[in-house]
Order: sequence, then C-alpha cells, then structure tokens
Amino acid sequence: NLMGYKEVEKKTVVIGGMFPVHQRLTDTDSNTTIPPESSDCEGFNFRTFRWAQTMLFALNEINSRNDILPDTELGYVIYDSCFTISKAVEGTLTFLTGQDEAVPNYRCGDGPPLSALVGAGGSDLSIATARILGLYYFPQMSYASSCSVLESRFQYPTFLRTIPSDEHQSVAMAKLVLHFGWTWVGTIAAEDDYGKYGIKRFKEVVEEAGVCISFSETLPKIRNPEAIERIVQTVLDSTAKIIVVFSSDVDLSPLVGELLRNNVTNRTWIASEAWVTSAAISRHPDILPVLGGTIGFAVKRADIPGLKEHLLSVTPYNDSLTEEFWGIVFNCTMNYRQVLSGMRRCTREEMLEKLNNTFTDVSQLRITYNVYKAVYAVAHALHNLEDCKPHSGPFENNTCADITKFEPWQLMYYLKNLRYTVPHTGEEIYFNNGDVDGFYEILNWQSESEGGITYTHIGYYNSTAPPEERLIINNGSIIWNNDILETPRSVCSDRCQPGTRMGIRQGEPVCCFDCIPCADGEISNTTGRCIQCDEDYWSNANHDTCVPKTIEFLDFTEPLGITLIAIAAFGALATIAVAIILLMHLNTPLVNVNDPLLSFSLLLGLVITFLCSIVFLGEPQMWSCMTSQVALAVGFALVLSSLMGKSALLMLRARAVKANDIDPIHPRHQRAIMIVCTLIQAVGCTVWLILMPPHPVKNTAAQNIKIILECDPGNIIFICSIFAYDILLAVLTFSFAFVARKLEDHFNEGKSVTFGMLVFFIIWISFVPAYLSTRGKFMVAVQIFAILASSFGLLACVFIPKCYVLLIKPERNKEELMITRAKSRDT
Ligand code: TCR
Repeated sequence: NLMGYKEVEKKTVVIGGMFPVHQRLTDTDSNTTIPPESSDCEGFNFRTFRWAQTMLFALNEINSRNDILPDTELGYVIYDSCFTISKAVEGTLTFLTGQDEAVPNYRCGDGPPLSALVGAGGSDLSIATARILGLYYFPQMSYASSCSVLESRFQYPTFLRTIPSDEHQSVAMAKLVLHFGWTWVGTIAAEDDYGKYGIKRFKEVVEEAGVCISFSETLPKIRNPEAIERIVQTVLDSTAKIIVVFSSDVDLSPLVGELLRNNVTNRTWIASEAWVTSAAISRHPDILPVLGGTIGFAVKRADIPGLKEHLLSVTPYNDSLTEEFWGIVFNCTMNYRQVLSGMRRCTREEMLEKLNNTFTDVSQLRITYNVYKAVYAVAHALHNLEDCKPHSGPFENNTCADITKFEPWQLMYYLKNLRYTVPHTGEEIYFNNGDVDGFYEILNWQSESEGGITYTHIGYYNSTAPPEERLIINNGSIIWNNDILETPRSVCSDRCQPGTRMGIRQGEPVCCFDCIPCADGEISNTTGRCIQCDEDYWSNANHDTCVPKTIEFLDFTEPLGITLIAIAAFGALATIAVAIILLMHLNTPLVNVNDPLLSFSLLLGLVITFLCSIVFLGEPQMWSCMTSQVALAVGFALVLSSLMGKSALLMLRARAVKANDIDPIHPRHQRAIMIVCTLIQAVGCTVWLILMPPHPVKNTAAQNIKIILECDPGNIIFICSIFAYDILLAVLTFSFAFVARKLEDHFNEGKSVTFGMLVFFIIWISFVPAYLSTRGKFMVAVQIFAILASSFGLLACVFIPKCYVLLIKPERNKEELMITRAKSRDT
C-alpha cells in the first residue's frame, strides 16, 4: 500500500494518509495449513482514489509554496484501508513502526519524522485507528469520519476532523422531517457506527417531537441478497412514504439495485451525506423513478483550481494503485503474465481526458475538499511548529519543538490551536475541541435533460445559527418523487376530523390510531381530543362546536301560553260574573241561606287562583317565583276555608235538624273560621318568603341540550307543609260537606260542595302522575291545568246550581219553598 515519499535534501516530514481505495477484502479461505497472509483487496473505488490523489495534489501545492514550510519538504505514506477495520489497524501499525510489517510499539531506523495521519475514511475505521494513535498521542486528522462518538476527547484524545459531527446531521434530518410534517417514517442504517449512531440520534430527536418510526432496517456489510430482499419487502409493505437512509454509497448500492428491480416508486428518500452526491448511486440507469426527488445533506462544496489537471496527469508508472486504476479504466493490463493469459496490453497512449469518470469529475468536491483542508491543517500546524521563536515557545521552559525530531504531542498542541484560511476558497478553519461547525447544503435529486440526475441546491442547515434559523429550505424549488408534484404526505393515520378523537390501537405506535366520535356534550376541533363543553353549552350534531343550550320556559306568546292565559282570564271573568249575579240578588233567600260574605270570599279566592296561574307563565323571576306559589297557596286556602266555613254551618244545621235544635252557629263564627284558616296560611307563607324564598334557577341537569328555567321552592319542607295545609283544609271541608250532603233546605248546597270537593280531589290526584311524567316547560303547563281545572270545578259545582235558580228559575228562590220543603221533610 505504501506509495512512497520523495527523498530530497531539504528537511523532510512525513504525513500519513489512509483512504479506502478498495471496497472490500477478497474472500480468503480460512485454511490454516499455510501461514496466513494479509488479505488482498478488491472493488476499486474511483471516488476514494480521487481523495488519495487530492492529498498528493495538496502536498505538491504546499511543497511548491514558499509561504508554508519554506525550508521543509512534506513527504507522504498512503495506505489503503479497503473499507475494513483490520486493514486500517494494520496500516496504522505499519505507519507507526515504519516497517512494512505491523509490529506495534517499535520503530526502527531514523527516517524523517512522522507528523500526522490523514484518514482513515469511515468512522468505524477511524475509531479503531484513533484508539491506537491515541496511545502514542499521535495526531489523526480525519476528512470523512463523522460519527458522533468520535467527539469524545476522553476516548480519542488526538482525533480531529474537517467534517462536521453527525450530531448536527441527525438533528438536521429530524428538523427536515418535522418541517414537512411527516409523522411516519422508515429508517435504514448501514451496519456500522456511522449508520447506527446517525439513525439513533435522528430517532431520538424525531420521536421526542411525536413522529413514529414505521420500520428500522440495517444494511448488511457483507454480501447478503436475502437480507436486501427482506428490506425491500419491508419498504413495499410499509405505508411510510419517507425513508431516511444513513449509509455510505458502497453499502447502499446493493439495496438500490434491488429497489430498481422491484420498481419501488413513490417514496421520498432522505439521504445522509455519504451517498447524497454519490455517482455510484445516482448514475444507475433508470434511477429517476425510484430515487428522483431524494433530499439529502451534503458538506460544503468547493472548486479547487488545478486539481482537475493533476488528476488528468496521473500516470500508471508511479505505484501499484495507479497501475491498477489504469488497467481498470482502460480495460488493459501492464502485467506481463496477464498479457500472456490473453488480456489486452496497455499502450500507455490511453487518454484520461477522454474519459467521463468519477475520478476526473470535479463538480462535487465535498469530501475531496475535506481531504484538501485536512492536509493543509497539518501543514499549517507544522509550519507554526517550525516557526516557533526560540525561548518563547509554548512548551516547558518556553522551549520550541524541533521540526527534524519533534514529538507527536507537540504537533498536537499546534493542531489544537490552529486557525487558518483555506487557499482558493478563503474558508477559515479552526477546531473547536477537534470538531468543525455543522454546515450542510440540502440537495434535491432532480432530473437532468439527458435523463440523468442533478443535485439541485434547495437550502442549507447551519448549526451555529439561532434555533429557528438553522434550517432554511426553499420549498418551491423542490421536485418530488410523485406525479402530483406536491409535498408528499407520510402519516400512519390521517388526522382525526373535527368531532372525533384519536383512539389508540393496542400494540401500535401512537401515530396509528382510529378516530372515534366524541360523546354527546363533548367536542373536538383539530387536536384529536374531545373536550367537555362549558356548563351552559352543548355539542352540536357534528360535535365540532359547543352551542349554547336552548333555554326553555313556558312563554306567554306561544300558543300553549296564550291558551292558558285565555282560559285563566275566562275563569276570572266567569267568577266575577258570578259575583255580580250574586250581588244583584243579594237579598234573596238563596243568596242568604248561607253567609253571603263567605260566597264572596270564595269567589275572591277563585279569582286569585285563576290569576296566579298566569304568573306561572313567562321567564321565572324572583318576584314571579315568590308570587305564583304563595298566591296559589293563599288563594286555595281562602277558597277552602270559605268552603269550610260554609260546610261547617251545613254540617251543624244537619245535626241540628236531626236533633230539632236551634241554629247552633252564627255567621260570625263562620267568618272567623274563614279568616283564621286563611291567616294561618298567610303567616306560614310570609315566614317562608322571609326565611327561604323560592327563586328562579337554571336546571341543566334534567336535560342535556336544554337549560330549563324554573322556580326552586327554596326549601322543600316549607312548600310541602304549605300545600299539606291546603290539603288538610280540603279534607276537612269535604268531610263537613259530606255529612251535610243530604240537607234539603239549603238549595242542595251540601251536595254541590261535596261534589265540588270530589272533583277537586280527582283533579289533584290525577295531577301527580301527570306532573311527574312530564319534563321542562310542560310541567308548568300541567300545573296550570290542574289549578285551572280545580278552580273551574269548584266554581261550576258550587255556583252553577245557584245561578241556574237565580237566572232561569227565579220562582224557586222563595223562603217558603225552603221552609215548606224542610217542613214537609219534618213531617
Ligand atoms: N462519514 C462516513 C463515511 C463517509 C463516506 C462518505 C464514505 C462519509 N461520506 C462518502 C464514502 C463516501 C461521511 C462515516 O463512516 O463516518
């Protein structure tokens, strides 16, 4: 692998380089009958060979410059790590010992001092070499090992790199996924530290933000077609349209082949830095339907003037690698024995210029630029070391290091504190604890006119910017991998429609859910969660907004209300009419047979009950709640106590008639009964009104969608006892009248009162079930009906017979008749 170094008279310092020029080891049979040998490599990689050549180019450039290391020549040793850890370790040990054998801790001969190792390619290789180099405090400057674990200066004390840590790239990818609102993504990682740690960090960030991972696959390092097929199947089976791939192009290539074979289209691939500009992937024929629209992250690109010429001037005589390169490119050989076995002999007249090859393609110098920067970093550090002013050096006792025989840790000092500008691009480089700032260009794979792929710049990610400005994407310039040219959607379950909520599916990620309708009284808009409506609100039919509950009370203006008012008014007028009739015949026997005052108080009570039923209507107010109940109770008390006064007289008369006694009762007593009984009720009601007055309430519990405005009785015991008192009066009245029902000489007043009371009872008894089985405003209607009906009942039963006689049969209204009747019964 040694490519050699030039021997010159000047002081010489050697820089080591390690590049994965070959892709893998040749399979060796594990035969132990012969001594084992270091295995050979195969799969020549033009891209990485360009990296190696760039190191040479940079060294030549530095050597020919007079401002950097004017008195010192840079030599080099370059090793091929073959993408394998064992080769990388072997190369490192060989480098340290200076022998062509890997003998650790031993360096023989006094060759020029070694300075630093530029390499070793992939992170897993660098992790292995950095551990060994770290033992000797030997600087390692990597150009492509981006894995975040290499950040640890504790584990890898002398590791530096010109590529940003993948910490930034993983976060940037996560930000990208969140930027487009994808919540359902698949991941594919190479089976190395780069892939594993990169995806791990990506998942952490993305899952914290609520994104779910549909599948996580690992790309095998060694040929394994079954595993590749399985991955393709997973990709096909998954509903995730976004697939994040953290892998190098070498490891990804077999999968891409299989994807092409299965024609896996309509997916958007998110590329990591290692394959986003890889010709090995994008130059596949017919790649566009499969990987077109890919979005990826790439490190800074640069133009390096003179590099193209250097690459084209490569000749096959220098070393074994260029010789092999030449043979592969031109399909010929320079090996005499192979020529004998029939291969075309190289003419040495072949022209690299005519080739369109990854090696000579200098349009995407990204890792190549990192190599260039790495070589310059070492050269500048050496320059500073040589430039040290005696007696003011940084080391113990202000000493300087000697460029002809310095220790690796002394160079490490200069590397750590280095700050330099890269030629041609003017970029300023310094190492922040061994790392550079995270800056990525975001590229989009778009179709080129000739059917190829161009990497279109669509934005960038800058880890040093303030958090909101880190990811800048120009959405408009993206061309997606679908026919509709719209940002693809990748979700497991679509967002729940308003009115429904997310219902978890047992055993599935949280991004996959069913949408379940909200319960009544709950709504959801866009959050996928149902929330209870406020107290006075209720959900609409779609469950997406809370609407105010309808307010219910029996209004004056509605037909039912109007009807009730009409009936009540009619009742009151009828009662007044009866009173007028009675007044007009005030001095007739029929009116005077019982105390007429009681008749009028009775009629007054009836007017009160008729009118108070109107107060039950309308929106309940404090005053209406108080008046309606109290007026009803007092009105009935007045009615019933008047009737009781009347029937008490009748009962006693009936007794007296039987016993032929004289009139036992005086109208004064009757009036006293009436007044006392009514007053008791009035006092009770007053206490009620003062202590716990009835008041209007909003009843939200009875019915979901309505607020019923009603009167709360204030205290249930009060209202019960007040109406119980009315019942007591009614029962007494009834029993008095019942006893007197057969009394003939009183125009059958006893009978009519008995009958009226019966009607009264029947109405109130049937009221109870009717009242209990209705809801809302109809309860009020039922109540009013009962009041009106019972009042009508009493009015009709007690006064219709009287009015009949007074108006239609006035001849019966005679005292004699009454007396003769009584007498005839006596005889
Ligand atoms: N870091 C990867 C290896 C790698 C690579 C590449 C390999 C990167 N970029 C381009 C081939 C081509 C970035 C690692 O393993 O750290």
